[in-house]
Formats: sequence, structure tokens, C-alpha cells
Amino acid sequence: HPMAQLKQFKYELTRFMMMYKFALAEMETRIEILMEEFEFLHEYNPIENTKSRLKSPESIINKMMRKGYEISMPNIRENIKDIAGLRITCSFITDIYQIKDMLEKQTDLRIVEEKDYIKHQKANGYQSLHLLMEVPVFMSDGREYVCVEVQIRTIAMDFWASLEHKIYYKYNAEVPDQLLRELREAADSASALDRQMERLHKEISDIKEVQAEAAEVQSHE
Ligand code: 0O2
Repeated sequence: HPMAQLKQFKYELTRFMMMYKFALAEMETRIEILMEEFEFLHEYNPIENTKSRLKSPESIINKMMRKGYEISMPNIRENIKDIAGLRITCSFITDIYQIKDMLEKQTDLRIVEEKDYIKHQKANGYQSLHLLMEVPVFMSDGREYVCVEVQIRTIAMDFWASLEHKIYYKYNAEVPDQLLRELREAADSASALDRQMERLHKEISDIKEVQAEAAEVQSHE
């Protein structure tokens, strides 16, 4: 009966989406733990902001249709890797790789794909580190590895990406050439700012280190 079929589909879809919700919650907790400990050890928090989002069933279906795949739960799982997304914003580029290292050390997480748009900036100027991670989620019938797309970027990269995203949608993906050029220039300015902030940050850390050493020596005299 079609109504019963629909009910069954709704039931399966809800459970399917739950897995991604749990995987995101798991990743968020891990990040929180890492950050609290990091702050305790180094008196500094490398993360400015984290934001998680679940793709809506509607945009999952749209993406499946755009890519020409037949719509079924296993097919969605196989082909849409960003149902669960976690975006981490940091102050400095070095923080990005530090967070990646910390995640890599968690042996029960798997990094299945890495796209480094910082070392290999996209032609439009986009920069970010994307990690496709598989997170273990324990449900009543056992363990499942669930995919989470983690995007790690600096504040400047994030500022650029959100503006570009708005422009892209405003022009329905057909952005005028002049605007594309200006966006590219803005991306280069964002990169230059990131590099400058990194240098300043390093200088300040070096000064702090020297001061700490001097204080240590003095306390022994
Ligand atoms: P939204 O609205 O953020 O969810 P695919 O995901 O299969 O289409 P691919 O190449 O496998 O594409 O994924 P990739 O390159 O890892 O990028 C996926 C996500 O990264 C995008 O998700 C964006 O969030 C972000 N991204 C990638 N390139 C750009 C870019 O040029 N500009 C901006 N602003 N964001 C970008 P969605 O689903 O496209 O969008």
C-alpha cells in the first residue's frame, strides 16, 4: 500500500539522518575536548568558532538528481559525502594543520580523503582544508562508520567564502567576469592578511617565550 510504503520510507529516512546527527555530535564533542585541553596546556585557543550543519533531505535529493544518481538510501550514503558538515574557523593557518594533526592521532577516526585547497587554492580563490572523516557511531544494532565533512579555515578564508557563496547564488552560478576577477583579488588579499597575521603571531609567541625563559632564570638566581 502506498501510504504504508511512504510511512516506511519516512521511518528509514529519519533513522538514516539520525546517524549523521550522532556522528556530528561525536565530532563536536571530540573537538571540544581537544580544545579545552589545548587551552589548559598552552593558554591559547586555536579555534575561533565551530559550526555544524546537516544537509536537508531536500538538498540531498537535489544533489542526487543533479549528479544523475538513482535515489535510494545506500546510493545516497555512497555518493553524498557532505550530509554532515563541520566547519572549524581558526585564527592562523598553522592552527589548521595543528587541528588536523590532533584529529589524525585519534585512531578510531578515519580520514578517508583530504583536499587541501590552501596548498592548492581553487582557481576562483577558494581556500580551506577539507577532511572527509569516518566517525564510529554505535546504534542498537552495532557500529557504523558515518561520513562527516570537516572544513577547517581561517577567519579571513571564511569571510571570503561566505561572500563568494552569496554572490554565486545571487547570480545563479553565472557571475560576471569583472566580479570574478575582484573576488580573486579579494582572495589574494585575504591570503596576504593571513600570512601577515601569522608572522605577527609568531613574533609575539617568540617574545613571550624569551620573557618566560628570563623569568625562569631569575627565579633560580
Ligand atoms: P554548501 O552550501 O556549503 O553545503 P561535491 O560536494 O561533491 O559537490 P566536491 O568537490 O566533492 O563537491 O566537494 P568539495 O570540493 O570538498 O566542496 C564541498 C564544499 O566545500 C561545498 O559544499 C562548500 O561548502 C565548500 N566549497 C568548495 N568550493 C567552494 C567555493 O569555490 N566557494 C565556496 N564558497 N565554498 C566552496 P556545497 O555543497 O557546494 O555547499
